[in-house]
Amino acid sequence: MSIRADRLFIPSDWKRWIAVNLLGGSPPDELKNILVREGFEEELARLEVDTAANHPYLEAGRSYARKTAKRDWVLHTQRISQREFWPAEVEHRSGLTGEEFRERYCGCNRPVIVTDAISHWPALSLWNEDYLRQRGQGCAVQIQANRESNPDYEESKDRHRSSCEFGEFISRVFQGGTSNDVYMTASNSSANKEILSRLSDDFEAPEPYADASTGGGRTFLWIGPKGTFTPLHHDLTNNFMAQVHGRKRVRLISPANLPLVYNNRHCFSDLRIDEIDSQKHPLFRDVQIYNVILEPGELLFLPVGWWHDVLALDVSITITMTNIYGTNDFTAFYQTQGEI
Ligand SMILES: O=C(O)CCC(=O)C(=O)O
Repeated sequence: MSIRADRLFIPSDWKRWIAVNLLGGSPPDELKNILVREGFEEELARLEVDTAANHPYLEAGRSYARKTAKRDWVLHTQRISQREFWPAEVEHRSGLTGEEFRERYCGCNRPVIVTDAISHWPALSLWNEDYLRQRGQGCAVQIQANRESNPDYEESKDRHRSSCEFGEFISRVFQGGTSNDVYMTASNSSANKEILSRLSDDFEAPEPYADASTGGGRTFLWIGPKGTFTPLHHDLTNNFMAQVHGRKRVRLISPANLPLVYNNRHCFSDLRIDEIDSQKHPLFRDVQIYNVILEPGELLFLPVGWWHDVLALDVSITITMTNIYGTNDFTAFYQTQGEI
């Protein structure tokens, strides 16, 4: 029997595989057997796995793995307390003072829906198809387009940027039926200052939680048809979602679930909550999900680090804001941002 040339030594990708699995706690014998099944000589497999298992480099890695496991334990204790003592649903509150908001929600990294903070906004009654077309006449805007052609539309958002006239876009949103193909999102905001400014008399910062004087550049428009879907991710700021038109379903998962949500890329997860394969993603079964239907006139506080996916149940317009009082730049000390 001839042995493949690439099986005469252990290549770097297999060495990495050995290290990752040893650090993850796999028994060395199991790894040797897999290597043999993959065509490596038994003696070579044994030598490589034993050398790796006893190597000081790997011992240093094990010490990091133990520290990570300890942090996972801390998060586990938080999951237990949250399940035991937090309300089973995201609370709806009215008459919430700024002080109580900060003490009970923002300061505790806990979501809340405020039902009377934006209900007076003129936008709630004014923003229909005719009004928006008229206010935005001739205004060039940027949107995300052709999203349905690419399952990775969110992470490859730069490839989906497209320009059009605001009125044309609004007609497509209101007349085009259910679709995830077009969506004006926060990532288009730097190109959409003009339209935001034309509409800015119709809404304001929700005092006493957000600082109107710092709203510029921290206020974002999300406009899309029924059916737009923002996949599971977390934000790097505390965030308000102000629902102006239509309803949205928002599913929320506390950051204490970080070890269970398969966060393999930046602030994204590969998971689609409706299509979980329990063989591939067994950890997800212990995740607690809060389901919210956000109605027009409601303001959702979405704390930093909370995982969420968002589906538009109707033609939907949302304004998100990050000008919330208190520290809201958490990236300044996020040294590994974007590296996983
Ligand atoms: O409304 C949406 O589709 C997504 C909003 C969102 O995920 C966010 O603001 O972080």
